[in-house]
Amino acid sequence: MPFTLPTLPYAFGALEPTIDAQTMEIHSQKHHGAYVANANKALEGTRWADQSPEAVIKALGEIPDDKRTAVRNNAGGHVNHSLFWTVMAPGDGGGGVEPSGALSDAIKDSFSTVQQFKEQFTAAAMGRFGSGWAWLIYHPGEKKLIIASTANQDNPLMGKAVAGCEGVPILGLDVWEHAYYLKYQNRRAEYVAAWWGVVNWGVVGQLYAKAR
Ligand code: MN3
Repeated sequence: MPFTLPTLPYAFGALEPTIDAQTMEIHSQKHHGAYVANANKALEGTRWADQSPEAVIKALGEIPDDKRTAVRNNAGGHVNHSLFWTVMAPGDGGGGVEPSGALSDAIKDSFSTVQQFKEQFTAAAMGRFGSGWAWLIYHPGEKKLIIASTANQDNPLMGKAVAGCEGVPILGLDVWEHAYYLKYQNRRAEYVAAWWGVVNWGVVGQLYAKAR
């Protein structure tokens, strides 16, 4: 089964004013759509064509050399955006305006306070030069949460290919300009600051429970 573009769990304008409807439509349909189409093209006819996108990017080192970069960028882009849409929600998304329960405890274990976690995550998002992502990652070896940033469409599931950022992503923030330029232009800091208001902590908590 080729990869398919997921249906957004909300309307294009649902995250207004934080994320404008036009950005959401172009980003989810055209940008993510292109990653899906190009990943399918790269994997067509290979034994990877029937695997899940997560399985494909975990096995990046086994992908044939002539396809590896296309798969890294496009299957990576597919996994990244599929996560991104689900970790956001209108209002408090039913998950509260702050992390709660076991997720809150884990954040405090790793970063002392939720505020310090947000500051470190924001610094990772702001420190990514050019295009990439900021992540909250569960590190299975150390059994703790870490913050990292990756370039392009790299994902923590890529393992050795993203040394220092390996693990299970439970929250991701797209800091490519295509994610914010129409509304925020060059003002990435404003985008990141506003974005905290649409994080779906209920889903992040579920992803943390699944990752452990
Ligand atoms: Mn994007």
